Amino acid sequence: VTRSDQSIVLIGAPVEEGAGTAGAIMGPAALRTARLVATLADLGHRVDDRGDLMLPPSLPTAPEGMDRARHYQRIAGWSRIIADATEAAMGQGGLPVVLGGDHSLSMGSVSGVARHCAKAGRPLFVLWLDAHADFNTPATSPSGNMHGMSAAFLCGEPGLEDLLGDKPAPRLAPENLTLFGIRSVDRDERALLADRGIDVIDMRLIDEFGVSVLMARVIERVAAAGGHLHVSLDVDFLDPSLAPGVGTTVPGGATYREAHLIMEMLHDSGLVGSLDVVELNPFLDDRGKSALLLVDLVASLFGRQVVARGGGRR
Ligand code: HAR
Ligand code: MN
Ligand code: MN
Ligand code: MN
Repeated sequence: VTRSDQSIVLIGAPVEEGAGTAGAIMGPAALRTARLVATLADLGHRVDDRGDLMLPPSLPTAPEGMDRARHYQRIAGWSRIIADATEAAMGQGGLPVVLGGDHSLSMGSVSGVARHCAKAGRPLFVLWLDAHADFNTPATSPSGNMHGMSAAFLCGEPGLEDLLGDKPAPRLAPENLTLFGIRSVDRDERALLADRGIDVIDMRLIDEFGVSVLMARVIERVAAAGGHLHVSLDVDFLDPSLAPGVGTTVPGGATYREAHLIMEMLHDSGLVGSLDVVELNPFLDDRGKSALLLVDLVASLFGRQVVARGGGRR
């Protein structure tokens, strides 16, 4: 339950090889500079900052034909250590918060969470807050950038079967994935999403129905299944006027209040058991603006309230 006494485990994952633009390597440092640790501790949580993971010097070898997945070997190396780190944190009763780093890191983080959930017999749900669907495979990707492939990989789409080596993860049931905030999808990616029946909440739906109704639907499904909810927050989910510190801005993103309301509803649900904060590129940011907003959003997710409410709304 996301209350004021969580054991939060911060895991820095300075991976940037999955993105087309360099700079996400500085993301974990910027989030710490924006006072992430003190902010969570002030809310009453135990915070264990484990520092940044390091890519080991010897990398996995790439299988034949991996030329359509750029920096495959490095992403495979990262995925394996990130998966082990989130699985270990959860095994210790912690709530892993992975600080990115580009969105390819979720191939590792969610895989580790999926392994833990499989052992615990708990269904895994993923809420992917993003401008992009990240549902390309090496065969459909126009760029070869692996941060655009992570959601597809997690659902078991073909092309990256050996990524995790001899410790593969159970696949995420495609019906347990919700993409939220979407406004940029590639042609072949769109066809794949439709074929797999992925739940895509695009910006048009958000305009029409509002985040409150749409989020309540997601939360109800997870609650009804007694599930574990992993939230993967991509900075470009937010409108670029609010969060310019990202390599792949797309106009028309979530507003300040839409984003906070989502975090507040997620907190109240008590269902969130793991989190990624990805794609922050401090090199492109405007005086720390994006990093500071992300820390405020994470604070809302972990219980910051404007007015203390009684038991009624938790
Ligand atoms: N869809 C495009 C591609 O595959 C862009 C993906 C960009 N992804 C991120 N993360 N920035 O969402 O290349
Ligand atoms: Mn557990
Ligand atoms: Mn993304
Ligand atoms: Mn994105």
